[in-house]
Amino acid sequence: MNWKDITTIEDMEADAAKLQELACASCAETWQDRKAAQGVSCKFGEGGICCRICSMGPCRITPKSPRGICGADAAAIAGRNYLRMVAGGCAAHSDHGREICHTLYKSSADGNYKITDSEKLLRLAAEWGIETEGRDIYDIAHEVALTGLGEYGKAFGTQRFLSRANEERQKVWEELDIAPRAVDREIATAMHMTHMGNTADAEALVHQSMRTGMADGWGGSMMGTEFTDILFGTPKPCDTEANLGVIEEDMVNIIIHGHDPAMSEMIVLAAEDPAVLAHAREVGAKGINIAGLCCTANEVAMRHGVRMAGNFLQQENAILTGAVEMIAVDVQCIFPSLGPLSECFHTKFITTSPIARIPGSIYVKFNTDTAYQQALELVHMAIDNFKNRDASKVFIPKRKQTATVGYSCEAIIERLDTVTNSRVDERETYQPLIDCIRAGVIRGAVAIVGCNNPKVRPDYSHIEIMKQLIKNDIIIVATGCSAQAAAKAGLLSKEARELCGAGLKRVCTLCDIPPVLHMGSCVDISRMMLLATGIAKQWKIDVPQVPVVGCAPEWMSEKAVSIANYVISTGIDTYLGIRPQVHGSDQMMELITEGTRKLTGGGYIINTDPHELVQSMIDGIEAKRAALGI
Ligand code: SF4
Ligand code: MSK
Repeated sequence: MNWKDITTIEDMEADAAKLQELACASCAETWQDRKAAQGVSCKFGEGGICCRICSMGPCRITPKSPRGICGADAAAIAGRNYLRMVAGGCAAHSDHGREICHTLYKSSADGNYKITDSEKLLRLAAEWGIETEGRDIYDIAHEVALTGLGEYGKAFGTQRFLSRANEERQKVWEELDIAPRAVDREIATAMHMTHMGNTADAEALVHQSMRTGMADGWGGSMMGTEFTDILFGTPKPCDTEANLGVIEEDMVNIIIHGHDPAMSEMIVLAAEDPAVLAHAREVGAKGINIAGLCCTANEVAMRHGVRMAGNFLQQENAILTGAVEMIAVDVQCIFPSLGPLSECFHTKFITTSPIARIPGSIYVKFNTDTAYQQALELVHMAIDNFKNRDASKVFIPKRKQTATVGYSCEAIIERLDTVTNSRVDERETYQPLIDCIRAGVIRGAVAIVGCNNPKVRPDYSHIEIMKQLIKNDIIIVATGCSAQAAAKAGLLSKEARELCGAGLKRVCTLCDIPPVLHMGSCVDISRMMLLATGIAKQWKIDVPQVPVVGCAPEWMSEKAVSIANYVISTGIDTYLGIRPQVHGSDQMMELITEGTRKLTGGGYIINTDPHELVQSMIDGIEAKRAALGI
């Protein structure tokens, strides 16, 4: 690929517009229609100053009525709403992590789920003080899984993974009392504190927001990532393709969407079954094409090279191509609109989790004991549906980009080790990266994460910000839908080095990496915490001093608010392109921007203009460099 071939936002919009046009012809309604129908957002909801926590309300804060009926002011109401968002996000991520613990607990040598990365399992067992000598690998796995499950409800103590942090961080967390206890307890505490008649002090609400977020990032999400790697393999760089052009006209197309890889992994395996392939050929298809959406796309792309159909706001577009025989989903970020939308086409919409039941879907509850058999049945169902495709409704945009994905911390270190002048005692460390940052060849790093949001032009901020950063020699690690925005644009391809400043281009060429490193799905932001921590430890400085910041330019979900809380608690400034819904309270705005920074070293910088946001990120990184004297 020549860098000039980068897919622009205008290219993507042209494809989306064509699909919209055809959507009208099919009487299908999309998020663009519903966004228009919604009109202007409620300003009380936007500012976080509408309270419906008890049935005396709803109460809304105005200059004339500065307190709700119970006396709660704007800061109390916005603070409680904010903490409830964090609790929702932590619950979602952590329950995903818990499901993976259960899957690991059910793993067996002859079952549906097996151990793929036994070395990682043994390392984790050693870290948790679990005996490994002379034991069967599955015995160890079951004890590790049980121990992990204990982290959700343990009676005493804090999260085990906190000990992975550098000592200064651990001290900060202890002193501030934001070291998270049992994951479920932090969620329950958040819900209890925000019940009518409890906390009205905004500072205390922000404090619990940080602790609840920490239970996600250094608890549930980190377990989700670790156990997923043990079960399905720690990601290594592999090549794939991204955008709607991966949908194939002459194949049976199955889209997998959601987050928990327990279902999607089985579908990927089932689609390779020779009997299934023979069935596909019998119905006149050239084969079976599995493509991912949202975080499921990230999970299966980095472990199997499965191609990525797109990110969050592209989920309806995948169905609008008219060429999708089945969309199978598990949990999170799934539009309920997929029900009615799939009815406009021949697409079978399959839900598989009791956590995400959606009208208009066929519900097939996945079970660890029968998962592979269920996946086979679903793939056969999709094949049988191929004949029902209406050729007159098919329009598949041609655009797709090549991408290299799967830069886990282990893979990044392995790449760094290939740098020829890395000394033997610096192998398996981040030292070569630190040397590059110190020398100024790379100015710093930005972790770009999160969703799309119809409040802004989809993907635009992700892509504009990334292009500007790499031009300024700032390397990027990306997860979630942000990583897919990069993939669709071509920024995950090694050729995108042409867009970099001279220093970053040299490093990427030496290490043979793209300038935007794909680190996985939303739960894998825990990998980013370990990356920042690893750099800080090796450098012998604290995390807030490292020239690394986080950015969520187009975030939308409660999970993103939970993530933002553990990122700032880890001491990393977080740049947001969408305003959190607390700006109806000046006190809350002060607390989440400057207040937390005084405590942990990390806070929010909020700017809805992506060009101004990226400039403030560059300035922030340069200020950290100056403070280090580099
Ligand atoms: Fe109104 Fe207070 Fe009830 Fe909220 S908790 S709805 S502010 S009375
Ligand atoms: S899928 S949380 S839209 S990144 Fe993880 Fe994408 Fe955001 Fe969902």
